[in-house]
Amino acid sequence: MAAIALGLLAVAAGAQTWTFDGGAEGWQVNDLGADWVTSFGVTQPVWSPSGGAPGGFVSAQDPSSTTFVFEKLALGDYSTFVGGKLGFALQCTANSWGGDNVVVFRGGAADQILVTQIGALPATTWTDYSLDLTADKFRYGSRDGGVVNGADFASVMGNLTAVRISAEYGASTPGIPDTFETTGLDRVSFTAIPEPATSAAMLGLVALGGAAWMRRRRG
Ligand SMILES: [Ca+2]
Repeated sequence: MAAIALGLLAVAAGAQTWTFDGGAEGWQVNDLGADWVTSFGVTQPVWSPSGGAPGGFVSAQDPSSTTFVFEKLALGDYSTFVGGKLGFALQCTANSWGGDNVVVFRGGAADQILVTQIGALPATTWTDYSLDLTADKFRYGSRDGGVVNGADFASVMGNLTAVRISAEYGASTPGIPDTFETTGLDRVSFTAIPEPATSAAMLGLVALGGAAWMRRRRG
């Protein structure tokens, strides 16, 4: 009984990971406007079977002077990852543009755009990121918007229609080669990290359930 319950707990805690070791795994490239919504065209990333972090990875060259992202659509209910982490690795041939260093979530009942900053720009070698999946780290509409409230964050995570990881790290200045930088993406993962108190409470419930089950068996 306890072993089964712990198994269920492990699944609930779980993770969703894309390694790109066998292909692009449904991720695509979107040439976007500054509102993170207007699309100037969707293309497939280049898939490389080696050279990633580790194994295979996807990459794309900047298609225009606007911004572009790696994107996964229709993820569905990701509520289990609220309070957890979003991890990924990026590499980029340029790091001259710091205006789009974000991850964008779209979804929820009100079809909202929530934006969180990734921090330092990626290097030309693989650079790891680990972002907190908490409302206070996200802003409405752009990285300069108001701080997202818990209810809206829960709504978006409850029906995540798009995850967009910016690939735009080169300055869009005509004549500067950085305009057409190439960006690589690998090892995207959503990880649920239950609070210690929550885990303890869940284990307590499991123990109570087990005790009740034993009492019924004996009765
Ligand atoms: Ca990989």
